[in-house]
Amino acid sequence: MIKFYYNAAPNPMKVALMLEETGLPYEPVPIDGRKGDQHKPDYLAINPNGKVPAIVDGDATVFDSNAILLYLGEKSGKFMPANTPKAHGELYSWLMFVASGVGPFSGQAVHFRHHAPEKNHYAINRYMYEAQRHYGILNDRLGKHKYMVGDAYSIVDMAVWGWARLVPMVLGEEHWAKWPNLKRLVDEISARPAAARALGIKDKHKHVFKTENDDESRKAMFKHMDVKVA
Ligand SMILES: N[C@@H](CCC(=O)N[C@@H](CS)C(=O)NCC(=O)O)C(=O)O
Repeated sequence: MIKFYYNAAPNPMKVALMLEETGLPYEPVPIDGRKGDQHKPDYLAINPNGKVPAIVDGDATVFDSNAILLYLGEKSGKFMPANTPKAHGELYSWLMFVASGVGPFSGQAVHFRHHAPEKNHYAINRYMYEAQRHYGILNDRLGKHKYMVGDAYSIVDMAVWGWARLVPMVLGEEHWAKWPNLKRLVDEISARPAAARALGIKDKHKHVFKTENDDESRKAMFKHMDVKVA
């Protein structure tokens, strides 16, 4: 049985979607970032980066959401593009593009728009610009192809869905009008029963997850606020 360490944030939800799509048996284990579960030694032994998601599958431990998508794709043989150099070139490129571009820039846009203690217009402009640039690239790709890689739904589309379904929160609702192809993919995936099940996992742990963004939450999630390194 795969242990899936998660909360309801975008990166864990990509993996929840893949677990639900494949039907692999798994046990969700809540890691409450607002309570600081991600920094506890038992969890750091699984993911030294202290973030979710991570999975433990027998003697295999995998962290970082897109690495987990690849692992589960290889394990199940499902939702993987064709086994050709061309398809693999596209698979690796787009998966890393989401991992190193879409995710981090969206995360920083959210941080500076919604969480930073003071409004830093330079930071907001930079991350809003870069996040929008990345979503625009996805939208162009999806204007030429129904799915991100090949002609079938794959782990790359799941990686995109994890963040893109939150465009209204990351950037603001009005931005959807610019990216109809991306919205088409997000809507198609969100309508899948596996997506509803993935988003529903957290309901089993309603009593576990804290919802308030109070001082304890901020200290757990934004450790830099208490440390001066620059
Ligand atoms: N590159 C990592 C990023 C993981 C990540 O940033 N996870 C966030 C939730 S989406 C998290 O654990 N935040 C808690 C924290 O930073 O303390 C991945 O793709 O899994």
